[in-house]
Amino acid sequence: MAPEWGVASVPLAGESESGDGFVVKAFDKGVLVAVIDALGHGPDAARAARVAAAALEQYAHEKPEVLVRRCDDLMHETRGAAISVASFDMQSRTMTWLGVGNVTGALVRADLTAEQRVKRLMVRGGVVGFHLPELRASVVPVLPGDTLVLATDGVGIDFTNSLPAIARPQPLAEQILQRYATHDDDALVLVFPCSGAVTETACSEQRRA
Ligand SMILES: [Mn+2]
Repeated sequence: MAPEWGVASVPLAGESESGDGFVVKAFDKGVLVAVIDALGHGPDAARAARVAAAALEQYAHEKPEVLVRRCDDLMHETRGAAISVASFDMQSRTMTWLGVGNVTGALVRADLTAEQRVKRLMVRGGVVGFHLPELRASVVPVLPGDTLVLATDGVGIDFTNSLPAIARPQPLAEQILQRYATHDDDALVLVFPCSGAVTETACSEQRRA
């Protein structure tokens, strides 16, 4: 399964590599989506982001709490990072969310009558690799058509005010980056349509059950 998703990123001007990174990795029963913002910028930040991304890919099937703790264990010798993780479970049609530090997550509902069309997901203060807050993930029901948007703090937070309900992932990621990049930090936007993880097939199977 290769769900369609989009990512756009730009390093801080003058840097050749970015300290922002991401992971989209399908596993047996779902998909792991994560965005990493290593402290600072430049090669050391990029190295820290790679350490986290490698761990997240290798253990993608594990629970977000376990994943973040694994990253923390491996990142003591690095600069550390803010990391937000969303683990989609196809069968239960849920997303388990855990954010440490300031990588923003916004869940955009396809249902225009939803009470909260754009839901900002909670993150806890801390730095993976140095200081972990209490790791308590939240479980959020998702429907096909919903979209998860993740962005590092090199993207202005007001991007969440103008998210369309329907858009193609790659153009939307590029558009958000272009409009909201602050240009004083590395910046990365990831757009992940939840349909990629909770397919119509999985839903109809669940309804039959
Ligand atoms: Mn940053």
